[in-house]
Amino acid sequence: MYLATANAHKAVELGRLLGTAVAPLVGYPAVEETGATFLDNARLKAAAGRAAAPQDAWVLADDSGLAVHVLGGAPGVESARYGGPDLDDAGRVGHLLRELGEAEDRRARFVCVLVALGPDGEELVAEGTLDGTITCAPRGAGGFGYDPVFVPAGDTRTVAELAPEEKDAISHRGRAARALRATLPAS
Ligand code: ITT
Repeated sequence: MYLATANAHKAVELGRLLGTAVAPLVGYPAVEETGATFLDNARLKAAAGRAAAPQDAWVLADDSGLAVHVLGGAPGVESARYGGPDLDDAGRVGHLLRELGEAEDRRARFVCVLVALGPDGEELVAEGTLDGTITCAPRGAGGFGYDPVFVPAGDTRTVAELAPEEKDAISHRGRAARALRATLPAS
């Protein structure tokens, strides 16, 4: 299965979650993410990957992000562009913390939608979520994106303070990947 993503962190996590069955799609052209939902955008990426992958292979795409309750679900599908196109992960985290300010309600949810397209046009969709809260300052060096400011419900550590296998066990991507694996045809 080929992975249509320009995000190396996602490739590492999905490689861990789905095993050697997953290979980066060299030359994958990043598409404009114009969809209104995670599913729309995952489909756009999967279709672009489909066009670039060998005909007989499955193609997988991931659209994911963070929905913050008190921000009305923002940044949501805009998570990768939150605060402007020139920010990096740390810059987006800083923007999020400024937007939240001293807000008491810091509930948030990570969402991951995976779309797999088969050689004959079959489509498989899987979704996973992780509920938690946003901290007041970043902590930890693992993971990527918003992990340093996200504490999963029931834990005190941020996702960036978890070991990779601990993140995989509870993460939105881990849950989506396990659901997808259960529906993929045996290869
Ligand atoms: P591709 O579209 O090429 O796959 P991308 O990074 O643009 O890569 P998205 O459009 O799906 O991916 O944006 C996802 C955003 O949500 C991005 O800012 C990530 O850092 C963040 N994100 C996704 N999964 C995350 C995770 O497991 N932990 C922390 N942040 C995450």
